[in-house]
Formats: sequence, C-alpha cells, structure tokens
Amino acid sequence: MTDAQVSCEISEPRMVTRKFLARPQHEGVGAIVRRSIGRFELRYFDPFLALDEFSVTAPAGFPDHPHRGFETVTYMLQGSMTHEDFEGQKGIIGPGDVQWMTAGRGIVHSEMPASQGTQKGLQLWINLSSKQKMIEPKYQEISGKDIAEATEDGINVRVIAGEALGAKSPIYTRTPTMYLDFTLKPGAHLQQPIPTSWNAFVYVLEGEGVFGIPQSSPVTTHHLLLLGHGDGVEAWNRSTKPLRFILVGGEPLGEPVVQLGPFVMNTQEEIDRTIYDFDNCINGFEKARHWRRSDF
Ligand code: FJE
Ligand code: FE
Repeated sequence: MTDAQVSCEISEPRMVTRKFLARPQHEGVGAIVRRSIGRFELRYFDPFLALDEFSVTAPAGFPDHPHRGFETVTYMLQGSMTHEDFEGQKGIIGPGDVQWMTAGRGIVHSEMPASQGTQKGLQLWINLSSKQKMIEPKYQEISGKDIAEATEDGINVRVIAGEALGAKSPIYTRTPTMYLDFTLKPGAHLQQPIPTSWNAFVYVLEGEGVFGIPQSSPVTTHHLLLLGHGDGVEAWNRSTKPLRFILVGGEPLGEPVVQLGPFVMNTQEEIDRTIYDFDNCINGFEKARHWRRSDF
C-alpha cells in the first residue's frame, strides 16, 4: 500500500453513540417539522442548535420572525421557498438549492412556500462564536446545479460545505463545518474522514443504512445518529434500495449558550439586551420598524 492510500483510511472509526427518531411537530404557522437537534432531549450538539426536516404547504409557512447570534442553512429537497428580509432582499430557493444565512446581529425575515404542493427541506442552525454573534448579516446562496458533486464506487456526494471524494464547496463557514449529502447504491461502502476534534452526526433521508460498525442494525429515515470519538465514519448500504443521508460535522465552540427561540447568545444579559434591541428596532434591527413582507 502506498502512503497516499494509508492517509485516506480511517484508523479509528466513529461509533453511533445515540439515536433519535424525529417525530413531526407543529412549527411556524401551520408548518410541520421533524426536529432532531434542538428538541428537549437534545437541546444542543455543539455547535449545532437545531436540525429541522420541514414540510410546508401554502398557506402555511414561517412568516416574519427575527434571528440573532447564529446561522441558518436551508437545503431544499422538494418544491421552493421564498425568503424575504427586512432589507428588501428577496429570493426563491428551489429543489437542490442551498441558502446559508448568517443572521449575525440581526435579520427579520419570512420563509414561505413559493410553489404549489408540499415544500420539503432541511434547516440547520449553526451557532456563532461570541466574537461573531454581532457581525453584519450575510447570505451565501448556491444553486443546486452549482453544488460540487462527486461519484465513486456506488457513492454519490453533494458537497454543501467542506470537501469529500475530491469535491469542494465554495461556502465560507464561520464556525468550521462540513455538510455532505450522500447517496449510496445497494452494496456500497463509504469511509469518510471527519476531523477528530469535531462533533458529527448523520440524518437519514431515504432508505436504510448501517453506520459505525458493520454489526450494527440498519437505521431508517428520520433518524438522527450522533457519532462518538474517532477520525471518520463508515456506512454500508446492505439493502436493495438507494440510501440517502446527510453527514454534518462542526468544530465545537465550547461556549455557554443562552437561547430564547430565535435569539442565541452567551449570557442572559445579552438575551435581555437582544429583546430590548428588537422591541426598539435598534442595534441591527433598525429596518424592522417599517418592514412588512410584500404579500401580507
Ligand atoms: C420558527 C423561530 C424560527 N424551523 N425550518 C421560531 F426561526 C422559526 C422558523 C423555522 C424554520 C424555517 C424554515 Cl424555512 C425551515 C424551520 C423553524 O422560521 F418556526 C419559530 N417558531
Ligand atoms: Fe428564519
């Protein structure tokens, strides 16, 4: 074996330490989400605050609401969503598209269905470090057709953040993050390196897969798997149908978290200040004073 091959191998595969089934719950106005991270039993998986698999049919949606102190990553699986913020920035994200929104010091926006039928996707909330919580808001958008993709040995990967199988994402992650969308054909076996110090999880979207060690029992859709210590993860598709899952990893911040709904800061004092800023339309929320989404 050459050195190059050795360096690609995983020496300490991560095991599955916890498994959660995300059940549907109501969120927003008439919307349904399957929340895995962010629910009572798993408040925080540093640096991840929430993972929602959402399902929205008009007139349901997520009308005007604020954010401060973290990032939201919306990945569309089916249908389209219109987002519109208090600066008048408006856009539509369709199937396969990603919107990486850094709320920073403040965003007020609406996220509503843009098409008929049911819109489905994932929204991940990534915490920002104390130094970055109050930065200017920013969007990074990648259209589905521009997402880096690689295919090898029955494995397809769409690289939303980080890199895998030689494909690399252009997304800039303020909190170092990897976000990979894998599809494994029946019989395929994946070995994916993950930085040792990072927290990482798998969320199954389609089919069933074996994760961690080859002896473990197969895991089906809507399950979140937390991964333990190690330098990578292994996955097997031993079924007769495609297996699709996301693998997400991030560098833990190791900071205190005080969360009040869509406001995530380090201390209660900062949360009190945030409510004051939002109520008075100051300190990043200036434009919230007169803004109403256009289709209200
Ligand atoms: C919400 C704060 C929020 N999950 N999944 C409070 F930010 C939201 C919210 C969402 C959301 C939006 C999309 Cl597009 C997808 C989501 C929560 O907008 F519903 C409440 N109650
Ligand atoms: Fe939002």
